[in-house]
Amino acid sequence: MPSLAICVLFILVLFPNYDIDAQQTSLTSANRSLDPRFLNWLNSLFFLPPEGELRVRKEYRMLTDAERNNFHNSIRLLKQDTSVPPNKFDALASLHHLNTALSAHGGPNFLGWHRVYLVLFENAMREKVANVTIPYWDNTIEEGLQSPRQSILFSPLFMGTANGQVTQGPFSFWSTPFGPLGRDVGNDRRLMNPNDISAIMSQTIIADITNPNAPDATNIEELHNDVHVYLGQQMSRIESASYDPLFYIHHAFIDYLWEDFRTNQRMRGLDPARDYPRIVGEQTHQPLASMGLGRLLVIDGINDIFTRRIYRYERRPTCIPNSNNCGSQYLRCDWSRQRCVPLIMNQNSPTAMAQTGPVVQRLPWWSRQGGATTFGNGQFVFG
Ligand SMILES: [Cu+2]
Repeated sequence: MPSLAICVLFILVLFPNYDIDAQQTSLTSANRSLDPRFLNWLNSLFFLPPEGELRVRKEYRMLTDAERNNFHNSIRLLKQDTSVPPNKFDALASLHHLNTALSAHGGPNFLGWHRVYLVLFENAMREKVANVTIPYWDNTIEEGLQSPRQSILFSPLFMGTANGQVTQGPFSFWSTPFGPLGRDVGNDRRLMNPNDISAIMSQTIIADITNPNAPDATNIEELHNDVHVYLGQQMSRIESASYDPLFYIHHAFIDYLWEDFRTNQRMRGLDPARDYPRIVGEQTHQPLASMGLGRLLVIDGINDIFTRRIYRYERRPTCIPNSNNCGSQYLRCDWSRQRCVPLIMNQNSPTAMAQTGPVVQRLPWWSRQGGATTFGNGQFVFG
């Protein structure tokens, strides 16, 4: 059904003040009490951009410094904008558990739901800084380090503090409904490795890579869960994860992998816009169930329109012959394994980086503080 999402999106454009509440499945009573200012604003985020160039989503380290600062600023401006209570960033973050925790996770709608969610978030970012796009975080790059928490990713230039309260970087001293923003990188589960990616890409249909059918080795939701838990604190639980900006770049990579998978499907003569499993597990993942985002249905999530009309992905960084930096001043090529790895932080100065030489194990420069105590009693967990 190639035009369903188009129709839905245009209905939303034509009738922007429709009552989103009436369309939501009432999974929680909190859903019915969404603030009207939030509903109005949320409705305005459902639109198809005019035909033209697609937004380009790049690997986080492949952004220019100006692009990266724009990305950070757009998020900070959403957090500062209290015209929607408590602020626009937190209001959008709340959608990840209020309305949709059950339809967004634990089944094949996992991929489509998060795809739509990212587009809404990206539309919100662009209200603040024109033409910004969400970068994706290829976490296999950090996986190539012995100690991923030392990566430049957790320096003040990028996402900030890896362990303890985030006190460095663009999101330092952020508060969330789940306590101060914090991380606990590297104490549980794992990041994804190149074999995980190959295993996913070797599969044929969406049922091979999603719950309830996929085995762990090719289950993209399970592999993504491991990354959430690996990052710790807010990121480790469904209800709090979207309050950490890391959430959006992590999910953009999952979406990148799914888009690669869809491209493979087309090359094999399959139509990804018709690939939705018959056996879906929970009823909330049925194709004609509400997605819980505007008037979209679960089946709209597999429509091609998102990557035909809205965005595309730039390829992941790879080792470049006759170069050592993988195309980014923040990455280098480990030629012995043919893998791009991030620069690591200098122990004595968080902003300085170890520029050359092999990746050396060093003691982290941050002090451990805080803990996971805020996260003991949540309802939803990343299995
Ligand atoms: Cu999620």
